Amino acid sequence: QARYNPAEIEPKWQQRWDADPTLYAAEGHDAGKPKYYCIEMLPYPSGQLHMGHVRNYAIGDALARHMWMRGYNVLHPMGWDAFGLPAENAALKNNTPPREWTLSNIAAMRKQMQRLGLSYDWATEVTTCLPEYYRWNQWFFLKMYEAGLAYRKKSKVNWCPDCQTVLANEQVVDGRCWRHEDTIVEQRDLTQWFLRITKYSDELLDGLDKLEGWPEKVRTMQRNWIGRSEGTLVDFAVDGEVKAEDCAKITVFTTRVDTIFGATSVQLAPEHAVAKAFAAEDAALAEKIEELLAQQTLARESGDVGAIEKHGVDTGRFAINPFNGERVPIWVANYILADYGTGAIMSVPAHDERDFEFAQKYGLPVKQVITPKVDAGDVPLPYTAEDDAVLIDSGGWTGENCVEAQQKMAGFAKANGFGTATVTYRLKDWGVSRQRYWGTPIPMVYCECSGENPIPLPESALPVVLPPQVDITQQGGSPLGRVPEFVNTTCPKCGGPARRETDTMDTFVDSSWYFYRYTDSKNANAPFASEKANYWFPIDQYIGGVEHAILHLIYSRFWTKVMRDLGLIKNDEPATRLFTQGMVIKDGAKMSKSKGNVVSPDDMIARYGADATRMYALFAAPPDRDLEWQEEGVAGISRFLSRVYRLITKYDSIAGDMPESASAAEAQLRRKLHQTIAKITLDFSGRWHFNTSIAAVMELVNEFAAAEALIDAGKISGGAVRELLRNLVLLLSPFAPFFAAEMWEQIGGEGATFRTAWPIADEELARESEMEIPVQVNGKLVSVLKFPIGLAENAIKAAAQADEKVASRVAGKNVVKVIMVPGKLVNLVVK
Ligand code: ANZ
Ligand code: ZN
Repeated sequence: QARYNPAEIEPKWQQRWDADPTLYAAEGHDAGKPKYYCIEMLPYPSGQLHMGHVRNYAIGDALARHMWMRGYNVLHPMGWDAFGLPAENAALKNNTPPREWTLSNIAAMRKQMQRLGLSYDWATEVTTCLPEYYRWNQWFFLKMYEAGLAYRKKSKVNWCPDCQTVLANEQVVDGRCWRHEDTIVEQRDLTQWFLRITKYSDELLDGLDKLEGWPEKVRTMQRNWIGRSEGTLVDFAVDGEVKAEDCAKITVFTTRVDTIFGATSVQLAPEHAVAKAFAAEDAALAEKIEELLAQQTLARESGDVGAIEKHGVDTGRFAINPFNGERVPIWVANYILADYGTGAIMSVPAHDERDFEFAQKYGLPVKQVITPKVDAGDVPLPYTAEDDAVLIDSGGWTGENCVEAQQKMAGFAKANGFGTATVTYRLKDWGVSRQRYWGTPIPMVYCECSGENPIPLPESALPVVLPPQVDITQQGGSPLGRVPEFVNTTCPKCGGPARRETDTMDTFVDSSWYFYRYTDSKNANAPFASEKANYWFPIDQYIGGVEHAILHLIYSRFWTKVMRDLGLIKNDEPATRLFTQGMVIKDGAKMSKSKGNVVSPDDMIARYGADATRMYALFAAPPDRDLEWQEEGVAGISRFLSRVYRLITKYDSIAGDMPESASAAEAQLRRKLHQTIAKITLDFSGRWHFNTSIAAVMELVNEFAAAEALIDAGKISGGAVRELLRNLVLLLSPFAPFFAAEMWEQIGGEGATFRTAWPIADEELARESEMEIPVQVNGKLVSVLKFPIGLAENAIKAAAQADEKVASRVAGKNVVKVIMVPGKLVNLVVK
């Protein structure tokens, strides 16, 4: 008998599948079937798949195959998030142009995916670094510009004077450059392009409530990211004269205006205009503010106010609290973020942790104005609770409930012209300018005829193609700016000489709408045809890592709303359901080169085959949990498949029908089969607990193996065995597609397994016919007996007493009572 040899089986089927592009092809929107759109997040083409990819794709692939078997028209595409910095770094290191490096990586990774037997419709493949794709980024950019959703403004960026370039926040370590440990990163004003995502803040927030198919943790992260906050703006007049314009008052944003009588200072972000105005008149102060600015920490960059180590400087000036006329000192502090609220706060140390910490450090007064209830006496400060708390020492507001006071005091400020209730968001407009080469050129030009105003290119000028040969070794500014053939162009407005925009787009632009392109990836006249997108969208199941919970998944929700408002699509959200799989770890840590604990998929495939590797990735943990990779486990799956292989090939031509009435052994085997079908079908209906699905198949195979002697003795019919073989192969096919194809052929199955109807569990056959009932004597377990379901109570009691073990325990004593809990237990009381 032949033995299971994946090294032979898998390449054979891979060849056949590669040769047939229709195999995994989605049907048109007129297929007359329900549609199912299943996507795994597209990878960055780094050159090698890692185990995290394998796990992600194994989940999606099992699902896509299953949905085909359930009769759906399935779209299961794959693509490449192909722009980005690593290609430029690799280019510098290996002296290969980014395009070449990227495209050859894509070819290699596509091969790996095919070797894994993943069921992608390659006709729909999307590669974001090719002009046929990124021209539509440019097209969308123009549409957004027209709609007022793309605009330019000066903004703060991290600038390394040694690198002569902008640094991402992640490249700033403790205020210094990641490449130059001794160089303090500067803040520079740079004119950058922004997309107005904040126009959709409320819709992005409210939409989360309806995304019930998304993990709660992702929705929570997005809610926090959007950070809607209701509060009050209050103007504090600056005492004395300020020369600069618009600096006569400081507007603070507070969520606790009810605490305003406890404000003991006003705190400004170092970037605040008033801080600058004071600095202009005071060189010593200017220097100290510069120092604060230089101490940019990661906590400050990420907006984590609590984590910032607090530093500040007293400006020597004062502001006037409009509620009580009190003069409070104005400070500049690093824990005030420039781009949240108004970049200025009233500091209330008695009721805010951060202000308390700051006040302790610099000896500012702490003045309590809120108490849990009247006459509560001393409470530990800072006291931050709200709800039933009450105002004290707050003039005419004393005694008010603090939540009610917030509204009333905002109204009072408004009525008196020094404030108003307001809503702020943490979410900021999306800065998309990058001083990089390997990205989408921004389709704008500048010309003397329009001065500072950018001029959008006409659609007919698209795509603006990236020049192939660009020197990226030089530091400083956008590499495209050093390519005269690229920069110099003619003005679409006046026909004179003009200069192109030389920044490129953030690569998150590419991934914001790529899944729409899959529905119509060859379209040369539009990003996609609306009727196609409207048929496939929203995505039924999107699968990927939780690390994309915020950026990618907010940007793509934003893009969807923009496309809807442009009239291109009808859906409000890109995906109905989102699944975030856990990480793959080894020896307790995430696999990474630096930890030296990387297990290569190629290695595993070479040793155990793609089927065993994939199946292990699904079996070793629930898909949403982290998975600890253990090679022994892959070997175990491989042994399991060998076992199934032996059983199937042993009985692949067994003769005989299904008899009218089955023997007990046959009924038992069929019961297990139909129970297994029911269980796996349930696992596929949303929980994706494939680890338990595979465990169930293993149990079924155990029963099969245990029944071997009975089959060989003719006690289980050939018909029942054939039913088992056929269904076993079908149940395995979403998890081990090569294996299933080979076995399917072996037992004479027709067509592809994943185009064959998914097995349907027969409830009758699956129903347990027996139940196990423990028998106790004086409350102690003595025996466990099996009874046919529905047997009369008396018969069970009698059988329990007749049981050998029970009888010997009872011998010589009197049975006083027989207690029975139907379906649960029998207890004999003896004396
Ligand atoms: C006075 C106050 C008293 C505050 C009190 C809180 C408690 P959320 O809920 O996150 O919106 N704040 C405002 N702008 C800030 C900025 N740019 N940088 C740092 N902190 C800022 O937080 C709003 C609160 O955070 C505001 O309300 C303000 O402090 C602070 F018992 O004002 B509060
Ligand atoms: Zn012009």
